[in-house]
Parts: sequence; structure tokens; C-alpha cells
Amino acid sequence: MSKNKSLSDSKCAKDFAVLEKLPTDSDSLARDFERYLTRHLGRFAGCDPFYRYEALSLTIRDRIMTDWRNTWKVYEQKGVRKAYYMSLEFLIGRSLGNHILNLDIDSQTKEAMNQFALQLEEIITEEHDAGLGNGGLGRLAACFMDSCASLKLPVIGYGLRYEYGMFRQEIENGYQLEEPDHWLRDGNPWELERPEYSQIVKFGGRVEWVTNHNRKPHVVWVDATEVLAIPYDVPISGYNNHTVNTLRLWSASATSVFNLDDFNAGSYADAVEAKNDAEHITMVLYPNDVSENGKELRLKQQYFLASATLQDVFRMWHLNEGSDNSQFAKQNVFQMNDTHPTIAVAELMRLLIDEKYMSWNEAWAITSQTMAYTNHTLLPEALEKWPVTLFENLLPRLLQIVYEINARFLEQVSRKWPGDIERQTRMSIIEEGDVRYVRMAYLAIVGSFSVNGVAALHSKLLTEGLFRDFYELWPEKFNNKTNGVTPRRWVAHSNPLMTELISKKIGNEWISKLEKIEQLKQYVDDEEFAEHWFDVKTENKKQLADLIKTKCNVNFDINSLFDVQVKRIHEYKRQLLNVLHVIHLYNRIKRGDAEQGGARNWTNRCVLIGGKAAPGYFLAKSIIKLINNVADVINNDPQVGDKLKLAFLPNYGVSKMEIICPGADLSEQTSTAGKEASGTGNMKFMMNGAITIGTYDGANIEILEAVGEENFFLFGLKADEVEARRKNYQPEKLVDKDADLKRVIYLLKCGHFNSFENGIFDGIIASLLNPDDPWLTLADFRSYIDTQEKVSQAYKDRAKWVKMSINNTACSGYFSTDRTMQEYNADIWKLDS
Ligand code: 26Q
Repeated sequence: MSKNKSLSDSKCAKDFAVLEKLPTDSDSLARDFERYLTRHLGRFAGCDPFYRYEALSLTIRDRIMTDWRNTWKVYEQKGVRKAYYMSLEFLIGRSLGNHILNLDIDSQTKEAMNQFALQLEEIITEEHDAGLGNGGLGRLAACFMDSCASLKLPVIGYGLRYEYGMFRQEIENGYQLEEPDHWLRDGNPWELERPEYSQIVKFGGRVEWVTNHNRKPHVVWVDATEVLAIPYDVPISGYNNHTVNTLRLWSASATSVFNLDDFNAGSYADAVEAKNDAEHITMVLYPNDVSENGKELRLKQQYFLASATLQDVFRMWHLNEGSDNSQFAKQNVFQMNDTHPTIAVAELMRLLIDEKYMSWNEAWAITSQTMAYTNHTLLPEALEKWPVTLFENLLPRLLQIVYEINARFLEQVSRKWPGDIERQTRMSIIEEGDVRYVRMAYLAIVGSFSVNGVAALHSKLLTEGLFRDFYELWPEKFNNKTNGVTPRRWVAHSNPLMTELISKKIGNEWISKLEKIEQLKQYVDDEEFAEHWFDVKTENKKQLADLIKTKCNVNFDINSLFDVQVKRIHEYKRQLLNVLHVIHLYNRIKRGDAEQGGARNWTNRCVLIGGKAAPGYFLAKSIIKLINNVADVINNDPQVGDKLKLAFLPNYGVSKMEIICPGADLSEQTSTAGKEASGTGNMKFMMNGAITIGTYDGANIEILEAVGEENFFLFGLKADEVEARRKNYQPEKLVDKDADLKRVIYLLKCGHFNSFENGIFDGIIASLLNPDDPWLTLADFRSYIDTQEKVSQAYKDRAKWVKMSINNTACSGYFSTDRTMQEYNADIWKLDS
């Protein structure tokens, strides 16, 4: 179809108003699968297995089309208030298996595939992960989308269609290598390109004042470079409820108009270069990395998302409301996932003033009632700020608007605290200094009616620390929304054995109402149930062990304790503590502690660590190298044998987690207290019956409250103790006083894990022994080691361990994103479902 031409413009004998549903019996599925494979894709037996995945995906996609279209139609109706979840990241992973689960056609699909002697599980794994996110924040957005569809909430996700997602991590000689992830290379059957809804986004140029038709001064943005934003829609199916929401991802392309002008002027090469520049905008996802801060292309991405999204929302709005914007704030709300899309505050002001001719006050009333902001970090260095000069060159009109927002805001500050210049400087959206910056978090707070953190402790610390001044000014804006994860993907899909076992006992309502999983508590003391529970865990451990064998060539014995830590590699998450513990255990084995008399007390352990380090984060990358070197020494020492194994799993991501979390016994959540905003991996492990060893941090605290102390291994300093401890932190003294720690540090220092690789761990050792170590790793060593010993002892009592495991799953109801979304809706969005 030609661009910008809607269906109603073209002549068509039928309006296709009723789109009939397709049958979902196995024969129909088999027939369509065969038709797609042969007639549509032109492939036959013996083709590349990816085509089988593609043919099946198209078959399934056909079966969600009716509901997708109907859901859209309902949302398009006048008077339906909608929320827009704006995020630079949506880490959705694979989709095929998820849709099959949501349509409740698992058995038919399996049968259909069996007709061709194909295994559904194998076809599903052909799908490339949509890795459009770094970690927690991006995966949270994907879980939110799942829950909104399952709750029938009118929420549209808006993001970017990166050509290259999160890099693929390879390990060579223990070091991380980054390879580009061209996830779209074979095409993506889940996206629908909608060029008819393209938008134009402007960059650069100048601002001019003109007199408009009412003889009023008016701003125009001239000589800008224009880039085309083309939407690609991805269906988000609800669980068994005929609702299919939309995730709309923007792709950048050169505008044809622009190309033609250059071409006519005779500068063909310039035109092609411009096309290239435009298409660069959505080429690659930025890794979460301080060294990537301040990059112009990243600001382009942020504005591209904000501007295209807001224009698209107005396009839909005007379909019903014409040019009347008076009810806009009543019908629309934007949730900004961290500060990344926060330029939307200024862009909404620009659209309302420059393009819809509103006064400043009218525009501000709408903007400040429509925007809501979620913060995901307490680390001050992670707060986004942009050099004013960069902003000015790229977005001259938006900088003017930011200045005006700031001037009016500071006026308000000075009215509340007359003469308090220091406070004005502190709170200003513009940071003054040799280089001036725009502070995006402050712009977000000033422009939003709601500001939330992602776990109880995190939200509290925000109001006491980072955003204290703002809390004093506007306490009513601040609220907490503890994160969650979707039980569809993270239990029903990834842990079918446990799902079956649970549903046999309490029915399957828990999948959409996770609070019901509490009913499992009645079976905690049921020996037969406990035995089944243990068998399921063991089978899941086998599957995890197979993965470790294939990817790491390390043998994990399923009778051992599976001790797992998977997440981005970062100093504050303290994977180093884990490594120090492993070295300590190894050292005990070498000293004969695990032999004879000690053997009775020894628990065999398999430690799994996985995660990506940002490409420019040198220390995080050397942590990966350390893990691999320690693993090499331990795994090849015959004296160690099955007593201890360590594996680093390369390229950790969503699909890997689907195999990992069902097979874990112990979940490692070791961040320095006060630094992990929430964590969500902790919740996935808990739901799958792993027990947490964790600090009093982020959502760990709420997990601990839900399961009780007897079902949680708590260790380490609390957030306030961490802060108090900094003044008097002498790690060298700790080493002197603690014989275990001394031996561990000695093994590191003497090069036991890096013979022939002189000095490669010096940076790590120095960071641990630094009295200014921001993460106080060694301060928690003793407590961690002692708590790990309690874990080892607890694991010996199988019956007791299984009870703890069942209890963890049974108490995980609160951590469903269904609950999180209901809270966002009740307190912030106020949508009808
Ligand atoms: C910033 C500037 C330039 C380039 C990249 C970025 C960037 C990208 C991603 C900065 C941060 C992120 C992601 C942050 C993140 O994932 N935070 C995590 O969010 C989770 C969901 O709320 C929490 O559970 C985690 O505690 C938090 O660390």
C-alpha cells in the first residue's frame, strides 16, 4: 500500500469489518503450517529449521489477528483513556512460545508438529531473542506489557526498533568479546510495518520568531534536518482473554522529500550520506555504560522516540476530537521508563505551543498532568545529563523550552524558600559550571505529576537522598511501585513441570491471579507433594546441567547445590563476593577440610555465574576474566572433583534465564545495601522455588518479608550501616583479622589464578583493598561466608530444604507484574479495564 493512504481512501468492495477467527485444532494448524512453509516461503523438507519457525509463527500470528484488530478498535473509540509506556528498551526475548501459551493451544500445536515428525520445543528455539534492552529495566518493560494485556488495560508500548540489539557475548581465553547481534537478519514474523502512520522528526536548524495570523509572536523551527519515523507494530497477547495490545517500535529512515531535493541539486552522494545518517539513529541499542554517557546519537534516539510517539498520539487523538485539545489530559497519560525518554516533557510543550497554538499556561497544565516518571537507580553517576551545547545544536527549540520551564520552576522554588540561592542552584534543571548540563531527572520530576521508585527501600531512599529537595516541595508526587515479573513467562512457560504439579493441586487460576499461589502452603508438609516437588526440581536441574555442559563444558552434578548468580556484571552487584566465597571453598578443599571428618559437613556445590559487562567497563570485564580463571583451576583439579564446580555461562539473556531459573536452588542477590533499586531476577528465582541469599536491599527486603526469615538467607550491612561504615572502613585490617579472608586474598595476590598472566587482577585486588571502595565488598565477607555455611548445612536436610523451596514459591504472589500494573493503574494511570 502506498504511504499515507488509509484503507478508507482506497476503493474496496468489502470493508473487512468482520475478521473471522481461524480454527485452532491440530489439523488446521498443520494445514496452515504446511501452506506457509511451502506456498508462502517456498521451502520444503530439509530446509533450514528457521523457516519452520517462521511458518509456525505466521500460522499462530493469523490466530491472534482478529483479537489484535478488535482490541485496537476498542481503544480507538472516543472516551477510552489510554496510557503510553515510553521506553528506550523492551527486552521481550522470544515470542512464539509465549503466544502459544496465551492462546492455550499448546497441545494442539505439539500435535500439529508431530504430524510432520517435528518437535515444538525445537522449533521454538529457532527464534532469535529480541534483545532490545540491557537488563532489568528493559525486561521490566516487557513484563509490564504482558501484564497490561492480561489485565485488559489499554496501554500501548512505544520504543525503538534497533537493528542491532544487546551485543552477543563470547568468551575467548576467559575474556569477554562483543559481537554485533543482527537479530533481524532472517526477518521478524512478529512485526507489522505500518508506513501509513510514519512521522517526521526534526533535528538541528534554527529558531525564528514570526508573527502569526493573530499578530502574535510565534516560533518556527527552520532549516532542520528531517528524519522519517516508521512504526513497526508487535502484538502483545493477553493470557487467555482475547486481548492483544500493541508495542509500537519506531525505525528511522531518510525522508524521500529530503533525498529528492539533494538529488535534484546534483549531490547524489550527499543524499545517500544523509540517508545513512538518518538510518543510524535506530541502528544500535546503547549499552548501559558510563563511558557511553553524553553521546550525541543517544540524545537523537531519545528525542526520536519522544517526538514520533507524541505526534502519533496526537494523530490518533485528532481522529476523534478534531482540533479540540481541552480533554487531552483526561484521556492520555505517559509513563516514562527512567529519564531516557524525558525529553518528551519539553517536546509535548513544543507541540502544544508551536503546532497547536496554545499559551504556555494551557500547555503546561496539560503536560504536567499527563507525564509520569519512574526512576530505576540510586547511583548518582548514573543520572543522565546532557551538555547544554549539544542540546542547543541538536534541539535548539527544545532547549529554549527547557530554559523557560526552569525559569518558572526556580521562581516557584524562590517563593517557597526566599533567598535560599544554594537550594535554587541545587534544584536547577541546568547544572552550572565550566560545562553546563541539562539534568534530565530534574526535568522529569518538574514535568510529571507522579514520580515513583521501584521497591519500597528505593522509593524511600529517593525521597531522603537524591530527590530530597523535590520531595520537600512536592511530597504528593512521590510514590512507590514495587516491581514484579510475569508469571506467564517466568513460571507457566519456562517451568512446565512445576506448573503442572501446582495446577494439579490448586487448579490453574494462579497463572492469572498469582496471589492464589498461596494455597500451596497447605502442601508444605505433605510428603508426597514434597517428593514430587523435589523430582521436578531435579529434572529442571538436569536441563540446566545440559545447558552448562554444552555451553561451558563443565559437568554439574544434579545432586549438588545449584548456586546461581546471573545479572549484568557490575561492582555494586558484587559478583566478587561470590568469587571470594568460591575461592574460600576451594581453599578449604585443598586444606583437607572436605575430607574424612569434614566430609560429613560438606555440601557439594555447583556455582553458576553469568552476565554481560558494558564494553567500556574495564573492571567488570576483568571480573569475568577472574571468574573464568578461577573456574579453570577448580574444575581441573582432581582433588576438588564434584565437591565444587564453577562455570561462567556466556551470553546470558532472556532465553537462557528461562532454563536457568527453574533449575536453581540458591539465588544470589549480593548488592551493597542501598544500591540495587529493586532487582527482578530475585523474583523469578523465588517463584521457581529457589531460596535467596541476599543483602537487605531493593526488593530482597520485600521478598524476605513475604517468606519470613526462616526461608531466606540474609547477610551483610544494612543501607544505613553501609553509609556509617564508610567513615571508618579499613579493608586491610579486615584481612589481617580474618584468617579465611587472608588466605583468599593471598591466593589472589600470589597469582594462583593467573600464572603466566602477570598482574591481570591487580585492579580487582586494589579495588577490594581500597579504603574508599564504594561497594564495601570486604565489609560483608565474614557475614557472607558464615551465611553460605548455613546454606550448605540447610541443604543437607533435604526435607527441610524442599519445604523452604515450596514456601518461596507459595509466598511469591505479590511479585507478579499483574499486581504492579494494578497499582500503577489505581494510583497513576486510572484507566478502565
Ligand atoms: C544511559 C545512558 C547512556 C546509555 C545507556 C544508559 C542506560 C541504559 C540502561 C542506563 C541504565 C539502563 C538500565 C538500568 C537498569 O536496568 N536498572 C535496573 O532496573 C530494574 C528495573 O526497575 C531494577 O530492578 C534494577 O535494580 C535496576 O538496576
